[in-house]
Amino acid sequence: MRTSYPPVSIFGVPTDIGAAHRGASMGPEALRVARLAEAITRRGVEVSDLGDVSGPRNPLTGPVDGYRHLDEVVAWNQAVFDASTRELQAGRMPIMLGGDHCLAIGSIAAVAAYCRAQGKSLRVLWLDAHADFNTSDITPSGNIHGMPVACLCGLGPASLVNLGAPGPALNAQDIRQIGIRSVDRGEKRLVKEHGIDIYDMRYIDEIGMRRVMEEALEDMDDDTHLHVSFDVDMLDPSIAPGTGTRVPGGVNYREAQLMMEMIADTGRMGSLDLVEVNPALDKRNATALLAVQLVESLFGKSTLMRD
Ligand code: 6HN
Ligand code: MN
Ligand code: MN
Ligand code: MN
Repeated sequence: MRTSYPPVSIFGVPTDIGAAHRGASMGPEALRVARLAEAITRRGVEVSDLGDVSGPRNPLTGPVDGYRHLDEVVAWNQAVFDASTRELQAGRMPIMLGGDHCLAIGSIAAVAAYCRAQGKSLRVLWLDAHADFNTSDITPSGNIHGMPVACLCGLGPASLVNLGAPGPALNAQDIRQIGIRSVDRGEKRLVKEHGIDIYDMRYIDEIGMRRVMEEALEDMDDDTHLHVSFDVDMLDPSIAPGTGTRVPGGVNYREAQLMMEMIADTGRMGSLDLVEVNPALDKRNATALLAVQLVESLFGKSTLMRD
């Protein structure tokens, strides 16, 4: 088990252009108020909060050709890509605070390009209620936060698919999705067609979170970079009400802690997105406070000394 982590660089990505509800743009501040940086520092890791990435304001317009705010999403993600790339190349762990989940297009494109350059393999854990695998043809909303995984696999507009480097950033086999319980009709067909590895809530109920995580973390080696993309709507809305697309029947507190602890045990996490915290929908910052506790576990906090 690795006990030391690379130094961390935190960025806020204060936007909600990819989402249906306004308010995720306040997520980064809510996480700072919940003392995210201090929690990671407590784990003995060096942390710099480098402030916010910037991008265009939310134009609040409707979808055009199946995409809402495409130009703005591209601009934000280019900024996220650039910031992530800079920190990875400096040997640091970027943490992107959303903001809505469209930001994962830029952060994961950066991680994928970095891994290719370094000859590392990549494993992406997508922790979410949703598969985020819609395309402009099948989206029920036009909201691009429902599309990042598809874009990263090459299904999307050229401006997002080719962000940073030409061609798809990911192979379907690089991805493990956990906590899923809301997949749209056309999206169901597409995830099956592309063979996305999905541990949905039924599978978690049936075999238990421990086995799920063992499977999702299987076959990594010393050269695997693990990227965690954590959409807080993976959590049950009773413990995480502050998010825009709540779906009942989510991951409970103990299951979530176990997930984070088992990820920490691998010692392989090299980058993290923490997205979809929406303070406008939250109760006394509960969702941000819970997310910070879970991040502390991601960085190896446990009740007892373990080896
Ligand atoms: N998220 N599948 C729905 C859509 O509009 O495409 C919801 C997507 C939610 C996205 O929570 O990151
Ligand atoms: Mn998501
Ligand atoms: Mn979601
Ligand atoms: Mn690309």
